[in-house]
Amino acid sequence: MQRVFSGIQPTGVPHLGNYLGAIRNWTTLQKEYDSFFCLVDLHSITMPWEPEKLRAQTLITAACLLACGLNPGRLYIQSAVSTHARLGWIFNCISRLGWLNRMTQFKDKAGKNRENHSAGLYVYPNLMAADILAFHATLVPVGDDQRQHIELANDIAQKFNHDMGVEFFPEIKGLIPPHAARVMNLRDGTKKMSKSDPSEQSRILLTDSAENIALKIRRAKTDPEPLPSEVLGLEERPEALNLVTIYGSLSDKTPQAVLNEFGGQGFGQFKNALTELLAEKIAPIAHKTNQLLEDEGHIIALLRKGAEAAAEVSEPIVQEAERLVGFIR
Ligand code: AQP
Repeated sequence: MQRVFSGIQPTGVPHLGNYLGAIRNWTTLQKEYDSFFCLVDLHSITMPWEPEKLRAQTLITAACLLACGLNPGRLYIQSAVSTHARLGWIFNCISRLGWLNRMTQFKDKAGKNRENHSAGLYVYPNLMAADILAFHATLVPVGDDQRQHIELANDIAQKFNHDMGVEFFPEIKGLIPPHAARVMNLRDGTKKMSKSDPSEQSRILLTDSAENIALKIRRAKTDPEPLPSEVLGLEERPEALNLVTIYGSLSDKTPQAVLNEFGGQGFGQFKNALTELLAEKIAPIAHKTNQLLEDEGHIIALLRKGAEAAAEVSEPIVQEAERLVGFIR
């Protein structure tokens, strides 16, 4: 049976982009495949962080994922399972600097001041490859921003196999949704919706109440034109395209089907319909998340159970990789 693996950084409260690009697919895939999902806290310290905030965000992220319906026995914290860091180090020694230099996410996150960023941010994709390959996972449901990292993970797996003269690590396939793989910022349709954007108005949180959702959608940037009846040409109106895509993704419709319904109408009506739909889909998740957060001990116990299951599967795989590189086990 193929195995599914994916992760989310506890760098803030998960948002609609994380949900439509990744989490929603996880809840479907776990019904069909042996699946593990991870709160990748090792990744989240690659950018500046505050320990108290990290702790709180890890618990909120876990609560959101459980509220979305993820299997509690298969959700765990990355730093609690040592196989990630051990294989990550081996991959630091397999991966090439030239490969890492091409990673656009590093360039985006480091910006102009690259010399001043952590070495961890630079080798982040090597650890991500280890996260997946420590489970011999072959299916990785992620948003569009992770496409390049999946390709790199395959390069690392191939080089490991070649250098050790084995066929040990399998090929990985990224499962990227056909629509809403890149949900955009509500205040600027040219930037992706992100946990770390300074403006909370730029994203719908999975903990937002129906009132908050309504406010954010009302304030979402649009343009003065009514919605067109054809999707062609909507690319030049990124904010409009984003809202149409979100509506379509939440109602399982293509952007064109949404325009068949709303084309010719102004944003006022469309925003009302979108608010209603978001409140119907997101507000129950927020409610459940808050309920779960009332008992942090229970969340931690569930995460420990998940970590035990993750260690059981990944430990023999990583021990074999360690033997293959010549470590005595
Ligand atoms: N805007 C997005 N649209 C669709 N999918 C998205 N994902 C993230 N943003 C969007 C997908 O969500 C999963 C978890 O992402 P992550 O938290 O590990 O890292 P990220 O991609 O760096 O997410 P953020 O929100 O932008 O966090 P920060 O601000 O901390 O960097 C991944 O599958 C990702 O593709």
